[in-house]
Amino acid sequence: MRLYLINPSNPLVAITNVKESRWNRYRVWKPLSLMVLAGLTPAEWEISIVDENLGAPNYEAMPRPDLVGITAFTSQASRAYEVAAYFRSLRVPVVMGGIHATMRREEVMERVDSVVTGEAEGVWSQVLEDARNGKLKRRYDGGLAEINDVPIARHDLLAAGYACGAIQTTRGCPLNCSFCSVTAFNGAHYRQRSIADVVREFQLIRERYVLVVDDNLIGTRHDHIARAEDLFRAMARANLRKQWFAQASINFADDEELLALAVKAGCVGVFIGFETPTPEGLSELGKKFNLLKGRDFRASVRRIQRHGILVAGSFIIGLDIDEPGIGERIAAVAARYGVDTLNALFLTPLPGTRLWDQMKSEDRVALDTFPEDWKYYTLTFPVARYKNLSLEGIIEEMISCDRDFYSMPRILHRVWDSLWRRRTPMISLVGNFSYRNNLRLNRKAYADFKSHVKAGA
Ligand code: B12
Ligand code: SF4
Repeated sequence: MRLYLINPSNPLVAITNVKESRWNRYRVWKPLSLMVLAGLTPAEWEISIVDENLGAPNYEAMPRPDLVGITAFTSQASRAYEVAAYFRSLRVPVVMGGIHATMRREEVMERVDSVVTGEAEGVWSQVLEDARNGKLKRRYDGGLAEINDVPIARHDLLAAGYACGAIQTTRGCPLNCSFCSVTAFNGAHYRQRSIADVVREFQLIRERYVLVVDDNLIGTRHDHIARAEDLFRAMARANLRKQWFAQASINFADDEELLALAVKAGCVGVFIGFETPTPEGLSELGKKFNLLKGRDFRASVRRIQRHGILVAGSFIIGLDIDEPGIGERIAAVAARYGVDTLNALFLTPLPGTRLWDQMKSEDRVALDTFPEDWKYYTLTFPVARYKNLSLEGIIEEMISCDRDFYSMPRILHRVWDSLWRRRTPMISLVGNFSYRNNLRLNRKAYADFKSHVKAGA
């Protein structure tokens, strides 16, 4: 039995435009969901993982599979349906799962043979069995998996073409920010995989650099942090020789021992969501956690960096309180906090979030010709109607934010700072130049986007 597991591309995502910007080679990440699905698949299935981000293959030249499984974030849905239509035209059954299938089940059911909602661990073997017997059901629901059922991902199946490996050590997030789908999809209960499994899986990853995909590697409570410390100790003992990046909340900065252990375990960088410069903005986004303890963000960032860890900061433009000038303000605040890279994104109503419900009820979802428009839901296009910023205006804010933060003098200052303070300057260099290079690609993308919006108006 032959199984294709496919990660559809989104041609609008600059990161995947490796040809246009060679720096992006370092930012194409492995589709871990498909590697986990492969880990759940019995040996009688011959599995191929196809990641279209590395270039779409000529499906016609490939042997006919017995089953196709497609994953998709919302931004990949339009392409996912094209791929599904092609295989269905060959009468190959197509199953789709992942975040978009879960949040837009009815839409997806119209376009594939079977939909798997939620996490797949509890239902995938049944799906395969039913497919083998020609008895696929229209819908399966995996809900939230038992964390011990998460298998070791098949790292052997995606051998070449990536700079980084990927691993997941926890699922779920209790914070439930208004714009984010994680709590709705993975639940508020923070689930941690067994430390032995995580260490064993790390040892199977070939790449020296690894992305830990957890939404928050350390968690928010004392017992979460104690477990993270135990994990780091075990990783250090195993002498993995990996350098890894992870996402974490700002409380990562509050514990010197945690930071020291993270470094011993191989941590070289963290992505932190600062989201917005003001407490009012954090309240609007439901991320009051960042405000606890009257936090001094600059001091927190410095404390993390003192351990040699890079800090990548993420901010959002387009909040109801955002006024003209917000782009420059974010660039200035991010520079003041001292982050090594800045990822500024447009506030985007993703299906399944509280923000989606709110914007839908206020008729503020501007790009709503679905499924075609899903390709713009990359957070790099302003798809909503923003309170104080016009379409032109918000794009200008984004451009000025990136232009300010990624000006050559500022880049050189940051790279010099990371060299001086021994924070892996090469990664800082690649990160900064990759963003800078994409500014040109982004301008072109915004121009095309504006034409698309005008044509539809
Ligand atoms: C790693 C990651 C990335 C990587 C992608 C790597 C990759 N190619 O997969 C990078 C950094 C490139 C990325 C980019 C983006 N991401 Co992202 N990302 C994540 C993150 C943190 C982890 C994903 C992961 O690997 N999880 C581990 C695997 C094991 O879990 P899983 O994917 O959920 O898979 C399970 C189930 O969903 C299911 N399943 C999944 N696929 C399938 C398929 C079948 C057939 C079946 C049966 C089951 C099934 O089974 C799996 C096992 O239980 C998630 C958050 C999260 N917790 O999921 C956000 C997340 C998926 N990203 C998100 C977003 C918005 C984006 C971007 C659009 C914007 C951005 N800049 O962040 C871009 C889009 C890029 C694009 N190509 O269009 C949103 C998506 C929301 C939505 N409705 O689409 C999420 C949920 C975060 C959030 N804040 O809401 N991302
Ligand atoms: S943005 Fe981060 S902290 Fe907020 S709910 Fe999503 S994963 Fe949790």
